[in-house]
Amino acid sequence: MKRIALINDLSGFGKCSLTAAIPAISVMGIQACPLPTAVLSAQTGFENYYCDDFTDRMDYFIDEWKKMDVSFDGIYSGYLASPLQIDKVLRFLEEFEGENTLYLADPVLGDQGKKYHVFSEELLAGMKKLTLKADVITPNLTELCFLADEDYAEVIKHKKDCDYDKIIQGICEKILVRAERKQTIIVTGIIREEAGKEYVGNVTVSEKEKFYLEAPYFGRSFSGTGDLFASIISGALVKGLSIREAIEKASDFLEEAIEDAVKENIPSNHGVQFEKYLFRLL
Ligand code: PXL
Repeated sequence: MKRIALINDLSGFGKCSLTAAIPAISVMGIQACPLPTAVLSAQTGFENYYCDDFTDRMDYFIDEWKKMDVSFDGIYSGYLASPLQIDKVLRFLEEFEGENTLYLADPVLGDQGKKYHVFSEELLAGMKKLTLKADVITPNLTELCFLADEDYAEVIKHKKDCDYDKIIQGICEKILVRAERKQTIIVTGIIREEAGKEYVGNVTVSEKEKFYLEAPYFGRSFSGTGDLFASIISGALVKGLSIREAIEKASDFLEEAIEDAVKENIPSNHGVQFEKYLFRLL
């Protein structure tokens, strides 16, 4: 059985990070091995939350897993609770990355032009370092702008332009040339407007291919959708699907779950109704 290490937080509410990644990856027939970066009562978008930062416990996991002599087909890093965790992830990669291990780095830093509570310049510098080492990175548009030192507000001014995807591709190319390996960048949550209608799409850029895929936008964003997207991408790629197939699988799954959450009037912080659609990932 394939196996993916999940370096991410466990949040009681928000349907994000590990509570999104574990079910999605498991239903795809892959063993999910969580290394928690923090345990929270709820994701940080809620007004109040308790956070137990796991920085000083991450080495124990690495040491114990090393003793067990386990290996991973994939490593997926997401939310990090402090900049000190960058070195823990780097150590994890050193210890567990094999020749065929797929490393997906999701540089969790913000969304819709806003920084998450955990954001700091130090964390941004660390995420830049991690993303250089990844086979695949899945920033949303806000995070892409942070990584590339671009002004998000300026970029989204072009959302009605017919070459909007090309503008975002250009930003991707700026960071692709810095990567230490052949990398694929998948930018999520790009809202485009045409003839008064909104669409949500992904720009994908690698040395080999560049393309833009989109779906209707239901006017709202939800907690955890980026985490579900990244989880499905890592699972699909570990199973041998192409990048395009992986993106289509993730987007189709999310479209239904988001549509359902909009219909049911779910508050954005609570995340989408993905559980009902997990069977689609079988
Ligand atoms: O979905 C990204 C994410 C993951 N983990 C925690 C978060 C967020 C976004 O706010 O707060 C704890």
